[in-house]
Amino acid sequence: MPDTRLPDFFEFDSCLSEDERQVRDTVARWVDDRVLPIIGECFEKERFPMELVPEMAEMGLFGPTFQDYGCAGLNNVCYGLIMQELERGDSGVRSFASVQSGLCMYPIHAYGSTEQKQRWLPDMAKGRKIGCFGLTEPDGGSDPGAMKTRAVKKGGDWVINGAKMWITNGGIADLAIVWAVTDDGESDPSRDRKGAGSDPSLDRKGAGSSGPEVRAPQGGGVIRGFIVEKGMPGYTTRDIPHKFSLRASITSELFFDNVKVPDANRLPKAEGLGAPLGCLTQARYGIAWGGIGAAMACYREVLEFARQRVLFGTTLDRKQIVQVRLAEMARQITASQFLCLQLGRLKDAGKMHHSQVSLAKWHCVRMGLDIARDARDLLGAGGISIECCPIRHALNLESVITYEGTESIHQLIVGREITGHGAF
Ligand code: TGC
Ligand code: FAD
Repeated sequence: MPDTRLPDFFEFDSCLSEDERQVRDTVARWVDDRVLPIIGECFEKERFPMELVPEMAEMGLFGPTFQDYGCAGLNNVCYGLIMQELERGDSGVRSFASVQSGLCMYPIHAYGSTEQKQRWLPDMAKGRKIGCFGLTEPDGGSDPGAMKTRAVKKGGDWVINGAKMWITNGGIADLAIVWAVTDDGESDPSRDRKGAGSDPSLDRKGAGSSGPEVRAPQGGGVIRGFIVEKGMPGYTTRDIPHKFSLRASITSELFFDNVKVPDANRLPKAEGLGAPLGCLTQARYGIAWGGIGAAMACYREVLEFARQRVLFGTTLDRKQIVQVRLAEMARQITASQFLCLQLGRLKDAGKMHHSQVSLAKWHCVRMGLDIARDARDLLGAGGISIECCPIRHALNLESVITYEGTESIHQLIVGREITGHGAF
């Protein structure tokens, strides 16, 4: 039985239902048995462990909160605990599940037609079809409303041109959820930037901004989502090599050269920037929990090391400074557990706001990264070896703190919520 309780300073487990504990422990056991033995080598060799996908599907880890289409119908606390345990293994494994569930199955479920749901969701739940999510572009990811990828209506089809960059699972995906500016005659820039200037009390253009700003998608138009399928003529991908982070995850570029996509592949209920941002809320929620998992892995490893390592005549865990560092880790992890638990309860009650998710993503990933770096240092020279998990987690979390909204973007989202002034 894996020791999933460490650190459980405030009887966190007593706040979980029996089902929630069971789901977590099942995934924890699987991570211990199947992920931890191979993940160091995967990281070293820049290999995503595809062989684990059917097992993840078997456990119901894809789209776990959906009640239909062969999904597990779990609550959002279970979903968060799953993400925590996957990231305790590796951020790359958690990323795979985040993208499949939060960024690909979610938009089909929330914005798709009945036919699209029936066609894709059962296979995605079973891991037979893999998705990727193309929002970020080479010219900048923080301001997706300024995207350049365009979809032009031609008869019953859309013709997509453009490129997406830094896309998780891009090279292995059977389908890509692609966001593009359309010119289907409904050009109303304020629609995509709704809120920008519509409420004078909210300075969404940036507090005190006076300089020129490109706020609307280039050339106006409405942002829409499309299901682009592997093999469609003009759609190609290229994996990005030589990453020092998330090496056990595939990250790719996507290229669209006059890709003809039938209107039946347009997500009918996805209109405006709020649609992709709504997907990000789902994935960011899971990432917040994931930060706890990475931190737990580092804390456990370094605690064990401090108990064993004898220096200056005694074990490291008897040194005041080491105790302060361990206590600081326990404090941060404990606070984060309760933050995420409450966020999950709010999400299950339908009361969660996306700015709360931003605060949690910012807090938990920063917490995980700080703990991973500190644990790496506490391990001394051995801490730079792939044999020890903190260096791998620290390197991974350098991506996690950037993707799904950088730390600065989440600070500004929370800042806007507090003050009413957008300072992006
Ligand atoms: P803004 O005016 O704030 O919003 C436009 C409309 O969207 C609504 N909205 C949201 N809805 C749901 N969830 C959210 N998180 C939302 N944020 C905003 C908003 O209410 C508004 O709705 P309406 O009805 O009034 O029109 O738009 P803005 O242009 O000012 O942008 C705000 C900003 C900067 C926060 C946003 O652009 C942003 O979040 N930027 C960061 C981009 C980002 O996170 N990209 C991630 C790409 S995917 C990825 O990284 C995957 S990694 C996967 C992995 O491997 O795990
Ligand atoms: P930029 O937006 O160019 O930002 C550069 C710097 O400027 C950052 O430090 C940022 O915080 C800062 N900054 C930006 N705006 C402001 C402001 N207003 N005020 C102050 N500072 C600001 N994207 C996808 O669409 N799908 C994926 O699957 C995906 N997977 C990814 C996987 C990995 C491994 C990585 C690293 C990234 C992935 N991304 C993905 C892209 C990710 O979402 C972007 O990297 C992220 O949104 C930031 O965009 P950028 O890298 O272009 O940085």
